[in-house]
Amino acid sequence: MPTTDQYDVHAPALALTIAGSEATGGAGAQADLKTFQELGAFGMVALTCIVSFDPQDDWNHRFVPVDQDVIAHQLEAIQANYAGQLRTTKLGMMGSPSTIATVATALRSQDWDHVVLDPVLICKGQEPGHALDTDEALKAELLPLATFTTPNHFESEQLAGMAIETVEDLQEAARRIHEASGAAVLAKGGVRIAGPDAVDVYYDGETLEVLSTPKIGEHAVSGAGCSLAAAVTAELAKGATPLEAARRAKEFVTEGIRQRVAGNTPFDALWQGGLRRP
Ligand code: PXL
Repeated sequence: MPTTDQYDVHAPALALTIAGSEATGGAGAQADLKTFQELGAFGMVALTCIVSFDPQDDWNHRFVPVDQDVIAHQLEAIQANYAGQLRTTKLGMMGSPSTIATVATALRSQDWDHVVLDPVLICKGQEPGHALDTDEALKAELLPLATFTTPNHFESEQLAGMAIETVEDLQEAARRIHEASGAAVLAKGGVRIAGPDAVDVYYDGETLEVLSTPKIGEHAVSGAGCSLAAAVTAELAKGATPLEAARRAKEFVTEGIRQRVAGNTPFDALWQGGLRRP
């Protein structure tokens, strides 16, 4: 056994992501963990599913769910290990109503300071129809547990029940999603709202802030949504206010998009080390 002068017990902020694996490293749990590490939080993962893009089929998603027992066991191990210390989690891709039920049960077994819901209804390459039952379960079971949510353009339209074309629409959608959930909302327009800027809207019931930066290209980058929500999660775990966490996460993602990683997929991946070289 080492003596105490040989080691130091470190107590970083703890952050859990409950998310899917995206093997190429652009999105999902991989993006979350890299983001947590980059921002100084100790990351943990409970894996919900495994996504493998198919290079023979236009990079569409091949999706395999993790067994419900195995999802529950991962959460049991994590929650038992850090009982009383783990107070912040991020929810990424669930993939099915049964996974949503398993995750909701585990979440309800303890108190949380922050539950950041990235309401992944669909990821690139999937048909919207596949997501509808998951969409309903997510609204019914996870949205009420969320303290912060980060819907993208499509997800904001679904959750708010309206079309979004302008920044004003995005503001109205953020308001509606807040009214329905009580959560702080960071609704992402990204490249999808016309104009020179990538605009996101933050609304927590009191403060409405439009976060705007010049667009970097016209195409969405893989992992931007995952990394944004993971950065919010890490910042909240470290003690930031929700508004500070939103602002910091936007900077993190903007620099990560500027320093993107290109492969053979039609979409580039975000580089989580962007803030090392602003
Ligand atoms: O970007 C959304 C997303 C989240 N989680 C996983 C994914 C994707 C998109 O590819 O594969 C696992």
